[in-house]
Amino acid sequence: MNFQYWQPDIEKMPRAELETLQLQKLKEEVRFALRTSFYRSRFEAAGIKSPDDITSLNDLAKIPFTTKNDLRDGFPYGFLSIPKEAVVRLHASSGTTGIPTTIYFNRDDIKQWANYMARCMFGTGCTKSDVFQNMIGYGLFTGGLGMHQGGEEMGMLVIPAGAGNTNRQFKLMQDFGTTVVHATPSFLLHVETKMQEAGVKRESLSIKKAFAGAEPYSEDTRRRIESLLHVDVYNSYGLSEMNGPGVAFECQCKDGLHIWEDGYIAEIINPDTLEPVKDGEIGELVLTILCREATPIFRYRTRDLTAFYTEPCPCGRTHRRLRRITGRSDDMLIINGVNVFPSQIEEVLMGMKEVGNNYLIVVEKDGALDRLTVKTEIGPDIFMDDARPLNALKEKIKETIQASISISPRVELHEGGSLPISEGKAVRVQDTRPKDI
Ligand code: DLL
Repeated sequence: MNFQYWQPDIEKMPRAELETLQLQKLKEEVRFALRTSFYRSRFEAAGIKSPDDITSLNDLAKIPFTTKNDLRDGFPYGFLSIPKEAVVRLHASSGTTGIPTTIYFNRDDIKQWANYMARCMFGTGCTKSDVFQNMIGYGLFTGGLGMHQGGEEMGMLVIPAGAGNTNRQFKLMQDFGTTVVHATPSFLLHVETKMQEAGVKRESLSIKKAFAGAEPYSEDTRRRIESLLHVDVYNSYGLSEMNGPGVAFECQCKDGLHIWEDGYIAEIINPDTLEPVKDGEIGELVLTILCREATPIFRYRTRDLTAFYTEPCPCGRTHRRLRRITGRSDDMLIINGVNVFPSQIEEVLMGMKEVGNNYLIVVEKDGALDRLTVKTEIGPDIFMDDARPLNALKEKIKETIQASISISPRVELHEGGSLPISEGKAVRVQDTRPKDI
């Protein structure tokens, strides 16, 4: 394969040099952070009074973790480390509590972010002749502007389409000859369903690649999107607290996401003991940003579950690879005492050809017990008025899920395109059980 690199000197930097660079940038971030009262007091308690108290990367372990609640407590300006007149943009993510976490950027922070994004996209084989349709939400959400500025930075023609409105998306794709798209994996599947409905022929489109991220998805979902839309799908990972997309991205090998270690220090910990896991073991990803002045954040507990690859990547990049995120340590469902990750159910459904592109997991109380219902759309080859194949499919789904999670679900089959779809991240779980039990 002919690999291409946006910044070969950094992307293929020998590990020892990369770690020296990380240390230098870490000290710089400590200097920025000492301007905020939150980190000043945290650092003081940890015996860090100046950047010179950090003499090796091991010193990072002296700094306590930062959580989403810390960021919320600091709302709105508690983590801002530059004067307000030097800030040029903010992004925010709201979450469920209503108090947003807000991240600020100065001009240089934005430039650096765009550079990391360009690095990701170029690394998948994109070129300046590509036409990039960005089918994700703009606004406070980082997915829209983040990828947009990366596409511009590497010289693609960027169409700021935003999320939703599939008919307009098809029109844009046809009018401008779109070759690369970006969306959540659930929206990409929805696009395929709507293509069938609208009678849009795949031959009338020129798309070759899709960047998919912002929500967890399985390898089976990737394969499904690739075979239905005839595109190469690249996994894109990021979070608002660490700028947004551009933290880790797949290269042309499509096997694990390179985390840009000149911009982030990654640790993986056991979420219960908070100790580092062994290399290759799954745990919670903890990130420290090294490429932003306006809002430094150290050892952020992402709640995302992943593992480091232990072998180097054939592409020659030295930045370590993360496994596909399997879920979050806080999205685990406990159903009648059994631990279940929604990703286990997704894997079963997306691996079955007869199943359609959208599904919903419902958990509710049934007397003293919990009841799991899996609602899923059927594929275009099965018809709602043909009872025999429907019943056979129901049985097959039930048995395969039971074999995977040891719980037998109720299964409901729905017509393709009939389950609700959200414009942002997919809502896959409806848990209506009272929270205080
Ligand atoms: O979702 C940033 C982003 C935008 C990433 C577009 C990729 C593409 P937040 O809204 O703050 O930021 O949500 C971050 O989404 O902690 C993960 O739980 C989840 N997530 C993001 N990308 C992936 C992925 C953006 N590729 C949270 N796989 C993260 C699994 C993902 N989960």
